[in-house]
Amino acid sequence: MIPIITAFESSPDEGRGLARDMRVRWALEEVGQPYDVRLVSFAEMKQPAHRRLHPFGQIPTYEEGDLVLFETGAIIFHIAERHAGLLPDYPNARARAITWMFAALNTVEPPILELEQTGYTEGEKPWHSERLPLMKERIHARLRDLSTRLGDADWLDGAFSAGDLMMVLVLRRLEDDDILEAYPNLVAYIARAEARPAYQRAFADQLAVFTDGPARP
Ligand code: GTB
Repeated sequence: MIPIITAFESSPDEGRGLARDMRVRWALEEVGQPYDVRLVSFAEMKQPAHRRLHPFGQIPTYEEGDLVLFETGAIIFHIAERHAGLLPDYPNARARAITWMFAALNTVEPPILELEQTGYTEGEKPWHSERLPLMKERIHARLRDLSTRLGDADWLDGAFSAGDLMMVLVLRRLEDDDILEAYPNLVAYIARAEARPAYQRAFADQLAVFTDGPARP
């Protein structure tokens, strides 16, 4: 059965792969599962038809027959559970890879989102510049520890896993900032992930939505 995911019809990032459908596209490419994409406008996302799939009126969603999922953490876990390639077989290694998925979403992403979202909503407020160093330090605290743990390893725990997929796409949200520059091993970690053929296929396919060019090089 070919799953269907939803993605932005028109993304504010114009195909830089920052919207979260990139997580699902990449996971499906890693496991070799073909998929279809239904593009939705911002207005459509808030309509009842889309809210039946996603109660919060967001993308991405994932439909596989009768199964409808939202939340990228749940979607990636579902894909990784049903296909080889994103989670190790050995139970303890598998549990550790799942732990890294949660660490990406619950520990590393929140301070990054806070910086991003307050930029949109409070950027013009007089207190914003005073809060910036505090928000950036919260991110640095996470990146310092992540960088220390990664050390000179290629991936967070042995072979590439869904934990790395999630972590890399969380870190990519910092690419407009200079924060990552202080962590060369994290910069190399992101580059290593971006060089994976599955990442490149996923990136090219989401970019093609905005460029109308060939979907793949
Ligand atoms: N926790 C959910 C998940 O992980 O699936 C979060 C889903 C989510 O935030 N979806 C966003 C959305 O639908 C798109 S990805 N937003 C519309 C809304 O809430 O009304 C977030 C995103 C959007 C755009 C960029 N960009 O242009 O750079 C980056 C990330």
